[in-house]
Amino acid sequence: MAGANGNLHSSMSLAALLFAFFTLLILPGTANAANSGITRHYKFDIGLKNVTRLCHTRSIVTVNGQFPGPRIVAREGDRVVVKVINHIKDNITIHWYTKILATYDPCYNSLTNHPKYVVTIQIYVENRHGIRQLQSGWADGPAYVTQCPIQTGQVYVYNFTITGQRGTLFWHAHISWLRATVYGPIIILPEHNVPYPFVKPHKEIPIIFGEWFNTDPEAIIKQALQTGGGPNVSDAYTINGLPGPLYNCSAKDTFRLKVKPGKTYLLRFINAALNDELFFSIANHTLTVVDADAVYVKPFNTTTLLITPGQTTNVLLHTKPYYPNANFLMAARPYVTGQGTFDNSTTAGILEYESPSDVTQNIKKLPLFKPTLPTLNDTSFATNFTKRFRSLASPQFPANVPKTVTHRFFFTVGLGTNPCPKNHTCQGPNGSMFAASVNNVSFALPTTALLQAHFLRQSYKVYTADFPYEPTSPFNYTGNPPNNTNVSNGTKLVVLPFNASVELVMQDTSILGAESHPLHLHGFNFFVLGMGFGNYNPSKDPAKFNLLDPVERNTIGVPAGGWVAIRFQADNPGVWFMHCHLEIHTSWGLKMAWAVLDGDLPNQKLSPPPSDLPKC
Ligand SMILES: *[C@@H]1O[C@H](CO)[C@@H](O)[C@H](O)[C@H]1NC(C)=O
Ligand SMILES: *[C@@H]1O[C@H](CO)[C@@H](O)[C@H](O)[C@H]1NC(C)=O
Ligand SMILES: *[C@@H]1O[C@H](CO)[C@@H](O)[C@H](O)[C@H]1NC(C)=O
Ligand SMILES: *[C@@H]1O[C@H](CO)[C@@H](O)[C@H](O)[C@H]1NC(C)=O
Ligand SMILES: *[C@@H]1O[C@H](CO)[C@@H](O)[C@H](O)[C@H]1NC(C)=O
Ligand SMILES: *[C@@H]1O[C@H](CO)[C@@H](O)[C@H](O)[C@H]1NC(C)=O
Ligand SMILES: *[C@@H]1O[C@H](CO)[C@@H](O)[C@H](O)[C@H]1NC(C)=O
Ligand SMILES: *[C@@H]1O[C@H](CO)[C@@H](O)[C@H](O)[C@H]1NC(C)=O
Ligand SMILES: *[C@@H]1O[C@H](CO)[C@@H](O)[C@H](O)[C@H]1NC(C)=O
Ligand SMILES: *[C@@H]1O[C@H](CO)[C@@H](O)[C@H](O)[C@H]1NC(C)=O
Ligand SMILES: *[C@@H]1O[C@H](CO)[C@@H](O)[C@H](O)[C@H]1NC(C)=O
Ligand SMILES: *[C@@H]1O[C@H](CO)[C@@H](O)[C@H](O)[C@H]1NC(C)=O
Ligand SMILES: [Cu+2]
Repeated sequence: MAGANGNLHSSMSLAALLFAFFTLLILPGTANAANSGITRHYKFDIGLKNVTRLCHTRSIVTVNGQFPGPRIVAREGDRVVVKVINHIKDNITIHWYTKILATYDPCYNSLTNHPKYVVTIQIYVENRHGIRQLQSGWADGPAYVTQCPIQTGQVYVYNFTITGQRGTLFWHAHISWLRATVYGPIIILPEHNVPYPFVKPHKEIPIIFGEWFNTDPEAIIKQALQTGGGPNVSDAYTINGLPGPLYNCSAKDTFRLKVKPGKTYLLRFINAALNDELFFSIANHTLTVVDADAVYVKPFNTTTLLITPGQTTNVLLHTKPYYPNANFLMAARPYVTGQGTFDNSTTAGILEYESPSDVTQNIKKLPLFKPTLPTLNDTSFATNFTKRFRSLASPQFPANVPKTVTHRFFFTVGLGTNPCPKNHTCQGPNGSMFAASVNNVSFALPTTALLQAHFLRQSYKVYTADFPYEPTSPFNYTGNPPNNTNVSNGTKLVVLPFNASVELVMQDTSILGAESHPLHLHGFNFFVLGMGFGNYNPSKDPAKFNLLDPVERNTIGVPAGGWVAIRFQADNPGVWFMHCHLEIHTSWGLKMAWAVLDGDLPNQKLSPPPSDLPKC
């Protein structure tokens, strides 16, 4: 029952796959010369499929009938072109997690008509650096931010290059809660003949966490937004779509990782769960973290991972030197800091060693060792673990931290309330409705896409450019919360000049309970300079910032009752969403957007929208 994504993926078959792509390259029609890589074409048919987990069958939204969805495999520098066709009645959009920089090569168009020259062109292109780049955010995906949804029967081609990223990312639906079932891995291999900065793995295996709901998540979020209460929680967590043996009626739906002794495996972790950060551990095995959010990190060893929704991380698993005569449980369960109800269950898979030929064993009869996971609220572990991530900061992989800052921001992130509409009864705090905000602004999505309004200079009645740089009424953010917990709402953006050096401190609030919020920024990676508990102190804390080897990522947990400081260079023109990756908080308004203006040079401008961009 594991399906394509549950099975082991050997480097052999990966090589075969790549070979297939290169073979395709010399066929007419499929050949395209990208900047330094090749173009990889995928087709995503969005359709329904009946899937059974925990003895509950549900019609779920899938890509190509697969759950989890298909893998995208590319090399750094490649162009990825994905044709998405929507066959369902719901609207859909897909977010790709890559930095979405579209590369424009002036020679490109005239050459594509001569596919037999592609190999020559590649060499030619690889030898030229500083190729003109036009940047395009039209393929990023969040609904009503960079595009209108792909409606029933419509097609949209996402077209982007992968630049400066290598490791694992993922793609997922970016509208309402369709991400619950519409997600899959993006595997980014290094450029040709560029080795990993760690031992070459024997095999590479994606491990993608998700949440399974016995009822339709779309109905759950609809009801939650109507009543103002917390949403129903999931019924199980999953590993590669499989809940595992610790749930009723689920033993057959268990992910099994089959390994050989004395080898190194590269595990590519993705947390695609809707609402939960997860701890993960494999009994009796140590893991070496080598990459986070598709950026290499200084390797470190740990027995347990913490991974927030939106984050990805690559990890080496060194198997035992000899056949151990045992099986090992690998398990994940949540790290929870909020006060609401949550799914406190544990998903598990099994690490199995291939038995040597002289041993005839019934693998199921072997002793099964279980890992010890941190308690569900182990903030001490979470803090220690998060602080261990460091950039490689080597000549080959430098940490290009912005050293000076042109624009400084201080954003509070947290929960709040909206009053209950007249004549309704609401199920939020004290009869109100749950809300969430950034600087007390609960973001209201427009009915047309922000990027289009920005590009066409038609922001009137779509958004305003007055997002507050800091809270308008400061309070003791981590002390006793104010009596009035109501949020304001609006479609407000920060507008930045091209290439602004941004420093942003995000501060959790204790309104309705302090809680860890995994914040995800689209369009950029950022550097994590520092974090702490309590209120950020602008006169003392910056002295402790790490400007040498801070980790570079796209999603970071703002500590519960604490703060995190990040920097990024706004060198990507467009409109870029930033939001909590706990989907319920996004639904409640914990989101905002940055509009980055064009620069003066031709290669610093947002390109015009593709002709098939969906309309609202
Ligand atoms: C799912 O199962 C239901 C009930 O058996 C059936 O009516 C429906 O057509 C199935 N849907 C799909 C997509 O196979
Ligand atoms: C992808 O984008 C490039 C650069 O803009 C363009 O030349 C190419 O035709 C596009 N490919 C498809 C299939 O749309
Ligand atoms: C696994 O770990 C447990 C507890 O630390 C230990 O008792 C057991 O011997 C280990 N088993 C193997 C096969 O490493
Ligand atoms: C991690 O542990 C392995 C042995 O399991 C060891 O070889 C390696 O040096 C350790 N790496 C680090 C960064 O500590
Ligand atoms: C999970 O929550 C349920 C209900 O709140 C409780 O009965 C159960 O003991 C909890 N399980 C764990 C493992 O904490
Ligand atoms: C964590 O949970 C345990 C048991 O539920 C509780 O006793 C403890 O106070 C909690 N710790 C924190 C830091 O909230
Ligand atoms: C976190 O690190 C501190 C200081 O190194 C240590 O005292 C504490 O035991 C660690 N906590 C956990 C849960 O690892
Ligand atoms: C509230 O309900 C009452 C009785 O059902 C009705 O008379 C009144 O018009 C309603 N008020 C509003 C604002 O809808
Ligand atoms: C904020 O509240 C915390 C907790 O009550 C308290 O320890 C701290 O002193 C307060 N800070 C200020 C600046 O009032
Ligand atoms: C908040 O409410 C409490 C009692 O409900 C009251 O004593 C206190 O003065 C209020 N604080 C503010 C800042 O209004
Ligand atoms: C936003 O606030 C306005 C009034 O300021 C209110 O009419 C509207 O319902 C609010 N929208 C949301 C989504 O809360
Ligand atoms: C789909 O998107 C269009 C364009 O924004 C909107 O008018 C329509 O109401 C949406 N349909 C559904 C079912 O949400
Ligand atoms: Cu959040």
